Amino acid sequence: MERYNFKNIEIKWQKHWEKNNFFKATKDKNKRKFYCLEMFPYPSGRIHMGHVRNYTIGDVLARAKFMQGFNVLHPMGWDSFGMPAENAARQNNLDPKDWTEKNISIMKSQLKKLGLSIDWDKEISTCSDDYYKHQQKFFLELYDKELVYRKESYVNWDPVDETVLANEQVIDGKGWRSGVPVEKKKLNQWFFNISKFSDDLLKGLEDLDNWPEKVKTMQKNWIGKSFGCEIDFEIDGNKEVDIIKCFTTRPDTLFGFSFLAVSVDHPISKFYENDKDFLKFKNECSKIGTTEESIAQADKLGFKTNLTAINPLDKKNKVPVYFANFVLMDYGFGAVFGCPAHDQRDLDFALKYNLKFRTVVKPNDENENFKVTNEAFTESGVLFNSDFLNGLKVPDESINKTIEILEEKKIGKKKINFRLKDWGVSRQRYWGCPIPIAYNSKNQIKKVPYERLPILLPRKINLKTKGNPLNFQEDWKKIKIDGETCTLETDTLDTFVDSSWYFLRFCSPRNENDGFDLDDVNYWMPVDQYIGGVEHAILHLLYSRFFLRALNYKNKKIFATEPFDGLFTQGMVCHETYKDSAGNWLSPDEVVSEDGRIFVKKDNPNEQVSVGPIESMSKSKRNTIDPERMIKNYGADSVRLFILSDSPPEKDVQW
Ligand code: ANZ
Repeated sequence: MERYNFKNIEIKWQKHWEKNNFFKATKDKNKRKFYCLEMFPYPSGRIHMGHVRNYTIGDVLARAKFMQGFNVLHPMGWDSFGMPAENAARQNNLDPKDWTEKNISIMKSQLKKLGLSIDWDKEISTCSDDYYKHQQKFFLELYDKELVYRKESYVNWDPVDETVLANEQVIDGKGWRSGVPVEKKKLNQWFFNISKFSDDLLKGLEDLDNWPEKVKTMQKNWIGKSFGCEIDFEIDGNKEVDIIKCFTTRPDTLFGFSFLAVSVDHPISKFYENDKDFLKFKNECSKIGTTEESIAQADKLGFKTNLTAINPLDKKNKVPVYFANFVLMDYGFGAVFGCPAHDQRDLDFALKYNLKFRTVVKPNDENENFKVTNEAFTESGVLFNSDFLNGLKVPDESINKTIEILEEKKIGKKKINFRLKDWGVSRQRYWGCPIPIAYNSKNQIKKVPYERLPILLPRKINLKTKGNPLNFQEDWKKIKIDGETCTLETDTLDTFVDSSWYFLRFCSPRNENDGFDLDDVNYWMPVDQYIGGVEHAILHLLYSRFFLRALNYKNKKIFATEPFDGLFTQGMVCHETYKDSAGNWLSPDEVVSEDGRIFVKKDNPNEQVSVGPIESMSKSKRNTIDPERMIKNYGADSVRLFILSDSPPEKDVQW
């Protein structure tokens, strides 16, 4: 078959379309609107086939809608703050801004070569001051609404990147980028009060009919609503501590009460401040990080106090109180009542410390001799060994009935708890949006006045410092507010803040005074079809849903209640990974296959390559395929058609 030369055909069309405004967003009153958005890229260098797939899916939809006569908004921008720029700049003695802008211009020219139906007039870049100045205003607006606050708290500290990580950025107890074990450290941090919207974020999921079920389930689990009750446990004959409150989802197992465990940061820890052994224990606990996952995986450790807790339903039953490493201070009340027979974690602890325990749920009405030994019984069944609760069906009758009794006796109260924690947004990093806050000489918080915004990032600074380079910018840090000399906050915002409102900015990207024009936002929002990777199922999508609620809080101005009406999570484009004998990643271009074996192409052609697993294309593993050669050889139409035709868009595909 004759090889047809498609070269440049698409680029000619692109020029033609651009000239005729074919892909420009309009607000023609006679037409319906369609807002089509793909998750915007981080400008890491060049695009790869993963980007091609994501943007081609959106392109097909946008074109179809254009042709069906809709007003289509199909914009593109750059998620351009973040650590890679800072790291690359540090390694090569460059300015992160220059590095980022150069990458943007390369990637933009590549996307243009693909002939995508993008309205380039709407282009935005989050590291540009005309983007982040609005973000600084939003920060202050949220601060005024008491949705932003500062508190000292334990953070996940990445000792290599010297930065704080959100829980979601800690994977298997390790930093998502550095891959080293995360430590626990106490720091003053800025937080967004996302937990205030827990219930609403959960309820909102019910209306998202055009979202994949799996994403909704992941969000639901992340928000984690638990129904249970709080119970007051009396402490036996102690002058300093009289009551310890616990949250439980299983009050019905109270007769199986075997120990009470509190977090090492529980308020009662102040009575053990001078106890050397306790301090040693506490230090040991701090090594396991702050995520639930790492805590769950760690060995269960306890430190026995001199306190004894009384079972509120059976006053003769008195049990020891421990500090334990598996109790989280920021969930419930930082204290649990341990019931080993019906909770595996409690059982592990009880077996380790030789604690007595009683089985109180049996599988059915018979089996009086049922007894838990080394595997907790957590199924449904019937209560026994539980005095006046005997015979209640677990869990349907037992939980509500016990709560009723506890409420009657004024020992406990019904309570709903959420797992979702507030979003820590402080990052000890240079290349991010400066936080528009300063501190006076008394360390009081001062908002930077609106007219002084934006607080621009200083340029040409020394990045070769440990920790945050902004700490060393003495001149930049000084700011006069109300006649007082203040010091600017040197933490910058988590880049997830940048992407939690960019879809609003696309509606009026050139508005200088405001982050968006309300008319435009109310015309285009919500995004009708959003397309991106499932790896953003929790973080980015939840933060975006929060941000819209936060902007509307106390001052409903945006009609949309959810940012993304339809969501499509495309499958990843994957490729084998390669490493040379020294363990360095190699790109597919650097290797050659001979008789089924793979060798390094250039310097040392006999060096065999170790072939790693097939993983989604990513610059960090260098397993990317650049589309440009394909575009040159076969034309952009062919590349776009191929990437869609090879396998269903929701499935992973191996290049
Ligand atoms: C007694 C009990 C008996 C429990 C039993 C479970 C089974 P979810 O569903 O995740 O909300 N808990 C409460 N506060 C805690 C904290 N700060 N750190 C660690 N664990 C905590 O889990 C609620 C259960 O987690 C609670 O119910 C409590 O243990 C524990 F057979 O109370 B349970």
